[in-house]
Amino acid sequence: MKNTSNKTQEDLSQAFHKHEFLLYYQPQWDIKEKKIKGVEALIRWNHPRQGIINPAPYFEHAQEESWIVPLGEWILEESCRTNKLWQTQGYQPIAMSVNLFPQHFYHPHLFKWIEQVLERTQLDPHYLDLEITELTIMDDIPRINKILNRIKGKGIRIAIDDFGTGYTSIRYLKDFPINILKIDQSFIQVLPQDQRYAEVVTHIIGVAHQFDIIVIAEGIETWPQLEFLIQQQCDMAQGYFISEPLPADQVVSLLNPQFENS
Ligand code: G
Ligand code: MN
Repeated sequence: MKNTSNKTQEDLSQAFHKHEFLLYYQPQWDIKEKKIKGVEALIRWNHPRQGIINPAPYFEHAQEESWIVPLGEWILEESCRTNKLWQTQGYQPIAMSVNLFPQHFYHPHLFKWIEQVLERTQLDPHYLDLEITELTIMDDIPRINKILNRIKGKGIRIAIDDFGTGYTSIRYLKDFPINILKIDQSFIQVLPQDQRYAEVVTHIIGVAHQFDIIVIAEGIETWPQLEFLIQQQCDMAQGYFISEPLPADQVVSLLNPQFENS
């Protein structure tokens, strides 16, 4: 077992150095405005034999690997650059949502590095969302809270990812500078049949709104799921029913060109 895992880590490290990783972008649909207002950057591996695969499950065993932080840095820089490119090409500006690795929070200059990426790519911070998990927050509440406050102060939005799978505490909503809550797909995929989950999701949306937090439902695969979420006043929808994650050039075909009045 150990060997397999080591080999996989070695494969991943090589893949990173051989530039075999790329980003796909999954649209996030604004339910009220009925248009795409954001995308989530998702890592993919263009594997020499298997084609495009999702390497994310392997990263769970990569906590201590030396390439994981550089990979995370590449993801942020590449996604910000792509978002800025779409804007300069004249498409309607949208938010780019990027998953931070827990390891980033051990980075001594996390905030400064984020600032530098924004400077290099010239992306307005209002078009960047950073996704973190409940587990990352719980690691060191006061320290993480301080970092998140600095990030939010810059105009970047903070999203809690996979909400419902960790500690799922109302306390995050009260004590942390959170803008967005993403309800985990495992809650969404049993809707609307599962009465208990339907009530939990309704409750989460209601509580989040009390704190002025935007709610994104993840993993929507059917119309009845989306219909239920519309009825419950969920703000944003993400999942295969809206769109699968797409390569950058396919995302733009979903965005409206923005014509300036001149
Ligand atoms: O942890 P996070 O929520 O960021 O992971 C999102 C993952 O879920 C991505 O790898 C993406 O490919 C996958 N995904 C996105 N939409 C759907 C969906 O509608 N159904 C399922 N089963 N998976 C999805
Ligand atoms: Mn995510």
